[in-house]
Amino acid sequence: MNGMGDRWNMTTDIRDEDPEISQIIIKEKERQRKGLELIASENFTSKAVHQALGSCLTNKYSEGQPGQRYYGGNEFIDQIEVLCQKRALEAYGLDSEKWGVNVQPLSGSPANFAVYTALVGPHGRIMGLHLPDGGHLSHGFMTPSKKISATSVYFESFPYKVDPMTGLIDYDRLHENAKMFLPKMIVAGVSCYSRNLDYKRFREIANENDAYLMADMAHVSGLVAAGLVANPFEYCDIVTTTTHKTLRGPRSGIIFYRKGVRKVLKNGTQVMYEMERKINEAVFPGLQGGPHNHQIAGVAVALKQACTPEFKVYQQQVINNARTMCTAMQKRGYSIVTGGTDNHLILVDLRPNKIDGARGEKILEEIGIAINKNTCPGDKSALKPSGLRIGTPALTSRNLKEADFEQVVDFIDRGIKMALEIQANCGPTLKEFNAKLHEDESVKAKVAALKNDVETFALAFPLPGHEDW
Ligand code: DSN
Repeated sequence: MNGMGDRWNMTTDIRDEDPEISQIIIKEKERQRKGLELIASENFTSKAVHQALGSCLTNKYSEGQPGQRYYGGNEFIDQIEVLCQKRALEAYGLDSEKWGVNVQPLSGSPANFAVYTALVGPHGRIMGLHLPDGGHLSHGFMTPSKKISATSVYFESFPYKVDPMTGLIDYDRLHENAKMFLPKMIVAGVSCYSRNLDYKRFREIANENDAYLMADMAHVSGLVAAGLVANPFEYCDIVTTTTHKTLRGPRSGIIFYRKGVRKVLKNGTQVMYEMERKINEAVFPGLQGGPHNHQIAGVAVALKQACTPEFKVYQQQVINNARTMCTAMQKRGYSIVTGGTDNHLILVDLRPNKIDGARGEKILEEIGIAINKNTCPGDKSALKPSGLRIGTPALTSRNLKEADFEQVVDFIDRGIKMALEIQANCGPTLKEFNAKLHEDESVKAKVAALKNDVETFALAFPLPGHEDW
């Protein structure tokens, strides 16, 4: 050990330097290894991405753009960011004459906020899918008593919704409402929606109102790169994404924006997009400081992986597994919102089962299955959601195939049946449900037995990533 290491503990292994934190990390790794990860927005990133994240790049400040930084010493950081930009365009088959990209957003919500800041402006109007109908907070959300999302605080948001009967986006109503609201931007993006978006229809509605069309493809960006779902780049002016969901990179964000001619007026005048400077300046210095260079390197690695044939095979398996889960759940009598899936997730409506999403999520968590409760179309309260959102990207990265997902559905079904049994034998509140779950010895024994089955099954599938962490 060198002198500096002795004095400031700069070279000590984390296990010796900070046993408290390292033990918790080890426990989390064990939870991931022994559990079944079905959160639709999560994934297991690769060892190479982990290595970029744990690299010296985290030490460097680099405000500005490649070649125009506010700090010296960015020769290699510039190379990394430029390579990441190039790979981002390549991964989606984009011509650099027609599309530009900013890879500095720290994640998806900051990316979206930067776009609004650049193009919509204070109190400008935005329409996004209603959060309880499958939208995302960053597309705007408010209740009668509160503007919940900063998108609704600093901009004027008005939602579009799904048809409560079909669970499908009600484009006709969006069309009608947009004519009255006159949005400056329409956001085509979802957090819980299992069907392809009709970007062409969104485009027509945006054009009628001279609005920008932005896609937030965060959930499906890996599937888009693989060419397996509808492609937002065909119709949108701006496309944002996170990089850690189906794309399987580190946590980060990207903004793609069109360049060149936006439209030609009747008198022949060309109106240019002119978004590049506005978006770059909104990200920095508008909203962020130094980019997270270790993340940008990790994104570059993930984008390289996204251009391989193996990645396409993985994404096809993600979809096949989601379809298998959907059919297996339906065979067991569960109701699936929209009746199926085109992508990596399904939304199970538990209302016919006479149990809610909170109890479903809780029992599944107890047996080692991570899933999230979610509102279903027509839910009266966002606080008591009726559904469960289930996604396949993470377990597909552990190499689970269709037959394995049939087994996963069996575990989920056994968990839900157990929850129904508990619910029938306790008081009506969630508190009473949880008390029964944690205090009744016979319930505890049944939960432990099912958890053991889940863990034994899960341990057969190695976790990708770094050996230690
Ligand atoms: N929290 C993510 C999701 O679960 O969809 C979106 O940011």
